[in-house]
Amino acid sequence: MFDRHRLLLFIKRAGTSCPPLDAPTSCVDHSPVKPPSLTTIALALAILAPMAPIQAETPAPAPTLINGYQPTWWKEAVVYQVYPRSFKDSNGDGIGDIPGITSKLDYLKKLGVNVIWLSPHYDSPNADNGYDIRDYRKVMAEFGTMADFDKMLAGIKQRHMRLIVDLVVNHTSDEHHWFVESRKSKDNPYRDFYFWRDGKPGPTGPDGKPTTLPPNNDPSFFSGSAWQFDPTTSQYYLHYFAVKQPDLNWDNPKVREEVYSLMRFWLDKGVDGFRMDVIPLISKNPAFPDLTPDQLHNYGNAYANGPRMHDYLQEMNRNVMAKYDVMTVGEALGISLEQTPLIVGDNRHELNMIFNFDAIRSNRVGRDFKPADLATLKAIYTRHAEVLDTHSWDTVFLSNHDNPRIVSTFGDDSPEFRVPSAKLLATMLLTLHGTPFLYQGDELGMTNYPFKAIGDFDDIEVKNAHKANVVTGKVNEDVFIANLRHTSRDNSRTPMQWDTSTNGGFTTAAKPWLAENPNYTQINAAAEVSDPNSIYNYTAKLIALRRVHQAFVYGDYKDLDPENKSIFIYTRTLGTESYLVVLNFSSGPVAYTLPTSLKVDSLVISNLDTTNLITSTLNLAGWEARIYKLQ
Ligand code: TEU
Ligand code: CA
Repeated sequence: MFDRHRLLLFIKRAGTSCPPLDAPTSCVDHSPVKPPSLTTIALALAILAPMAPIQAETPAPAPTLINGYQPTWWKEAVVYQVYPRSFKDSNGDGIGDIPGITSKLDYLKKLGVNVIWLSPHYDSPNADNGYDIRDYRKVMAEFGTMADFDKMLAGIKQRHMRLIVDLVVNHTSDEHHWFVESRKSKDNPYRDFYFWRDGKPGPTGPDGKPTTLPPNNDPSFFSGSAWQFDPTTSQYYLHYFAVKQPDLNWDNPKVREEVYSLMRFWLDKGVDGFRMDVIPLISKNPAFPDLTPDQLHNYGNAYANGPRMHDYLQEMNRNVMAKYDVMTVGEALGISLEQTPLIVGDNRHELNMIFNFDAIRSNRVGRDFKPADLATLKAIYTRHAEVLDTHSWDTVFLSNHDNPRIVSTFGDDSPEFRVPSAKLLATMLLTLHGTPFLYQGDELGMTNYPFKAIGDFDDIEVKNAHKANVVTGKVNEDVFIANLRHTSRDNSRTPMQWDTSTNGGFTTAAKPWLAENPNYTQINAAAEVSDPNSIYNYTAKLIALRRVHQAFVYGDYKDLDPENKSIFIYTRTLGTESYLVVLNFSSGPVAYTLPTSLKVDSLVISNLDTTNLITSTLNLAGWEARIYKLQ
């Protein structure tokens, strides 16, 4: 194909020594470019022109925008997150695995989701359940083999679904070959793959010997300092998460090329994209100054958005994503809503979308639980609609493997209201603006776990916090455990509840890796799938509705009553098609009078068998949800 751009560049470059065109480093050519002589240009033209007749480049037809949005598959997707360790055990070792996932693909297809996000499946010593990777091109032995992975991927494709995998490249495992080499000596070729720094002089030890202190006061997300002293070279290495999760030095171009190459490895296998773990943390301030007291309050924000973050995301896009039809979603710890368009703006060529933590952590004060309140949640969604325009796509989620169960946190998991409130939350997630992400088990209304003691937990975040706060006497054990019953990540990591058989049908082993929630006898997939009025089948109807009516994807969003403390009422409008969503977030009945401007046409769906009598006042039962079509 005659590439005019290439010719001009060729002409421009004639006589300059820049690296090949798509070389990663932006070609900064400092040598004074002697303009190519006229003879050179003429010569180049003479050589090239006769070769390829100049065809006027037929500009690609302008994509037909929908309500100003460029339609794409990942905007119309409904994503289901699988936490492989807890989904389905196929070989009786008590640990979920990939053949277990493959055996349940029809269950997911029937639900109607069309993209599966697989939490890490790579070789790992599981210090943080796979978010500590030892080999990026190898499947975790407990989860199966590469052949199992390929079979699962083929099964997903056969069912016209897609797969995105977890990209964990802010840090590796300390057992990864790169780190094993890096810690050997200061001049090891891999030394600069990580951050090594000298300690600061500390007080004289009881043995009279000088001690050292960490290079700065950076805390780890998993308690303690973010620096670990390594006696081999008497230096400290950085780990924002666990000691066994050293941070990669992205300022080292070799590190970046290694990352791009492993991404290509999985994309060339047919994977459709990545969920990128704590991706805003990849660029650090190499001076590592101490954090100020303010920054220490929310050090996630201090660690995020480093000096080269955007450069590296754009370079990654140029080198990898731009060459594939992929979906990318960044887990954007420390990124504000206002900063979001700089990462997801379609003219930025970085990521397609991100997870902001504002809504999902709206039930927290620091690490402490506080009941979620509707007004805060609504204000967050209205803010998203104001800040993110048609060039910045959004995500919608209120649960994942790092947060407690959605029905227990934002709904009401009491026997009377667990089902309606789980259905109401599904109604909200699947009708708000942005790509919805559902977490395994929420389609069954799975609840938080009745943790009683520290021994019930598996999560390193909990165990480290227990050592740092309870063992040191700073926090009372009961207070600590009580808070975790509302906040712990292990609430959503209890094994999937498939049926009423032992261990909820998750495993035939005597003991699963983490205890099954004892309420599996009432709450399980077998019961849900066979009950037409179940949360599972209601969610399937909502997903089908979203697939048919693009108003729920590209339509404008408008909160009609932002101040209302118990009713969430909003419209989604696309052209002449408009829907009204009414959600009663309280357990009490509410008589809600609709604004006279609203002309209701018909009831589309509700989570309680409501009359479809159209009245101007809606008598809503506790946790009732309705969707109306407007005239
Ligand atoms: O999570 C980052 C993150 O936001 C959480 O760790 C959160 O900070 C923590 O739970 C505080 O409550 C990602 C992964 O999703 C998580 O599972 C990993 O543990 C972490 O990164 C490190 O890879
Ligand atoms: Ca297994």
